[in-house]
Amino acid sequence: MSDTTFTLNTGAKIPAVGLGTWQSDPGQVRAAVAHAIKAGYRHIDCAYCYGNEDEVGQGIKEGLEAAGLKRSDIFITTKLWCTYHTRVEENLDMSLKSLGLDYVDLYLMHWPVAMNPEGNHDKFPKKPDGSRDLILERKPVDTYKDMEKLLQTGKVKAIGVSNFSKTFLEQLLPNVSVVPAANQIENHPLLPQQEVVDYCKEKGIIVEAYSPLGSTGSPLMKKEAVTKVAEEVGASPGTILLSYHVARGVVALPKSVTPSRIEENLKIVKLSSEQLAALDKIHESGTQRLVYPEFGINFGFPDKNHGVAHSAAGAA
Ligand code: NDP
Ligand code: 1BO
Repeated sequence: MSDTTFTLNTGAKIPAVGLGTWQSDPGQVRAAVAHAIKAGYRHIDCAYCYGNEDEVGQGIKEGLEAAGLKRSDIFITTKLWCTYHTRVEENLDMSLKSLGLDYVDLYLMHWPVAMNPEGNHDKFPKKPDGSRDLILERKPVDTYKDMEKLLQTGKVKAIGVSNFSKTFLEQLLPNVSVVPAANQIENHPLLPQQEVVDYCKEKGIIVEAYSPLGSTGSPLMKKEAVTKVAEEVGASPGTILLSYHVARGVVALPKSVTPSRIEENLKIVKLSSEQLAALDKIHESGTQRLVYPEFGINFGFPDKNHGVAHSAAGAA
């Protein structure tokens, strides 16, 4: 069982493996979160936009009681949704209420994209050219400055960002007082984003890997390099992928609602430098982005199969 932790720039410890909760359906996620805590997880990754924070909160309560733990024994992250960039504290309060918590350990800006506060994109009719008026002109730095104010409230212990490319970070850092504690990005051997990982390391920002297993229907699990290393080590492909992140100093956030997988995903093994190099080679025949929301197109993100989330204002 992994009890590895990394240290945030606030001095707080963050467990290297956390349970993801995106696409964990109401009706399943309470049991999944409770099971995870009982199985040894001390880190849960949530978000307002996942629409399941009520149940996640129930699972946290149940898991803590069953395991005889206190709130302070676990690390909880949630995220500001795009339609709330002009209403930061309001969205945090909504998440805290749903989760049944009075603080989160980490509060992330989910995407560097401010969307129309009137609602989500489904409510906006398409214009003749197929686009929608979704995106506000508001810059991520202005939203982040509002997030900085939350640190005085005691409702967040640390703040950070998500889906920030190096370009976005370079625009943000000179203009803010608090260096983000974390940057949560899509990360796996098909999209290692080494440039962002290296830049974050240089600036003292912990990288968190979302979709570390390759997300739903993962194409990664069957890659020859992954199955070969799995056979060599005597571990599952999932364990190999999660161990790849931890070896790179990256937090891994596997999602599962299946009890046996929840348990398995806590197993981290040591990989040799040759094995890590073999995994690193996977992307050489082409990177692949697996999570690509529709607003990425509107915002000028590049082709979904290549590269990282770049800034509309001049990508690397
Ligand atoms: P993952 O890479 O965690 O993959 C989840 C899928 O893998 C599910 O279908 C799950 O099935 C399956 N699975 C889990 N464990 C195993 C295993 N050991 N063997 C085989 N299959 C397995 O994908 P996600 O995209 O969900 O990413 C993880 C988390 O990252 C999210 O839940 C969320 O918390 C965060 N995230 C953040 C984003 C952001 O923008 N900041 C974007 C995307 C994700 P099952 O559940 O049925 O067991
Ligand atoms: C738009 C996808 C968000 C998952 O975190």
